[in-house]
Amino acid sequence: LHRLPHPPYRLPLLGDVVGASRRTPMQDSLRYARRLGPIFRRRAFGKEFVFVWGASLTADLADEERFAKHVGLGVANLRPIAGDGLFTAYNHEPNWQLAHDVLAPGFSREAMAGYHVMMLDVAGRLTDHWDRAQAAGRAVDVPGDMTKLTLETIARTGFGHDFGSFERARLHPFVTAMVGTLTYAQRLNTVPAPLAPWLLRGASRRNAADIAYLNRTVDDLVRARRGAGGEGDLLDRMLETAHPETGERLSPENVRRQVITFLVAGHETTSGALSFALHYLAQHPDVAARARAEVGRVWGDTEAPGYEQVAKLRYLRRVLDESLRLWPTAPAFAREARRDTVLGGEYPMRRGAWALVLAGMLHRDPEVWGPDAERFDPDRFDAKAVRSRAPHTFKPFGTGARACIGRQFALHEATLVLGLLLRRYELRPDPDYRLRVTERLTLMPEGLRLRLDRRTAAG
Ligand code: MNH
Repeated sequence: LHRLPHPPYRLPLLGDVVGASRRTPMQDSLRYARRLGPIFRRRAFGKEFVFVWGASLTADLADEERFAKHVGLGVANLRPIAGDGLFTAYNHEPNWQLAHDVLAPGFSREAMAGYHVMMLDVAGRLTDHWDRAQAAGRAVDVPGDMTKLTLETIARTGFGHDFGSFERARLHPFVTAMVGTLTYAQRLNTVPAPLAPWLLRGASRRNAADIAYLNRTVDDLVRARRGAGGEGDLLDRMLETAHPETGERLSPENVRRQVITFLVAGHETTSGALSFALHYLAQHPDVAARARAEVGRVWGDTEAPGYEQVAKLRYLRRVLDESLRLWPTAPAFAREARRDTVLGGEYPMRRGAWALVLAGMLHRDPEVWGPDAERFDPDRFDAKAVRSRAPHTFKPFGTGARACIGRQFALHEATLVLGLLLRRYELRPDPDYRLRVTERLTLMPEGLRLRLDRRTAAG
């Protein structure tokens, strides 16, 4: 550990907090990363954290034989809400494997094809909403509307539930409570643990109220279904499906954890990904024109594109990948040593020692992405370029057994929606807008508004 570089000014007790902000821990880490190199450490409140972003070290951490997911920091802070749900479960908790095996078929091709129609329907509510804004000459609130869209999508496809987000002037209280708990979980990392009960007293009371609200909402939703019988969605799997080998089922307490997990994990990051992609499409009319031409070619005038017609939007997928490269909306993930080992042949790690992989920096490493790594260019993801890059250099969905279970779901939803929006509207950015990124464990462009022009009557 002592051989790793760290920031120059260290305060007793507080550690490396000079120049650091509580609101943007990930963007701060990027600044440090540039100065300190592919592996470095930061101390906060007497604890030492190791950050990794170099391509070869990250590839080594992806070795599932020697390393596994580490539940720490922001993820561990979510345990009071999500418990041993899929995202926050410790590797050794039996409910991880059980829930993984029971729920994985909910993300198969067949399952996804079933969600497609519901996704289209929710997207229709977004375009109705945007049509009204466009007709009234109003700018649209991109992150706000993408959050409505993705929340409705996961609620409908996963749980047969309708939050009515588009019929409300403000965000659904479920979202407010959720953002509250995410922000609180992030803030917990920025104060010394023993002092948290005092420093965050007001915030922790609000957090408890937020958690109670999330639990109540979910319990109501589950109760409504238990009486009603199955619809073949995720909730149905959670309630009705036994493990194929052991015959075991999820307990009611665990179902509550999983529903919260999926409602949160299933929309916040996709919303950010869509928002960043719309920002870049608005800023790069040439890219938007190319993507739009592809949509025209692949979809023609079909009012409702089919499931198979979404994956064929190859260029639009690259736009999304490139947005996730620059702003991986889940900006970091943690890996721990499964046994004593040496990272990258150089850094000894004891069993249980862990490091945080900074995806946002890995994705901007000039040695991997070239001297123009900061530039938005979807062609970095054409098939030839992808083949020529080393593995494990693009990790927006994490890695290994604990990688994102909703990856295909998110990519399908986002590509479908971007295709529909490009076909229907020209995006006009506010000329004064400069990208600002807010952090609440996940990343989101702040204050992004766009004006719209309708393209076709049919589209
Ligand atoms: Mn998702 C795990 C990123 C969309 C449900 N997700 C992860 C991880 C990353 C991630 C990174 C691994 C975290 C870690 O190692 O600690 N997820 C994303 C991104 C998007 C996304 C960038 C959208 C873009 N995720 C979704 C969607 C769903 C979902 C959509 C559900 C429908 N994700 C999960 C679940 C896990 C996860 C559940 C935990 C999986 C596990 O540990 O078994």
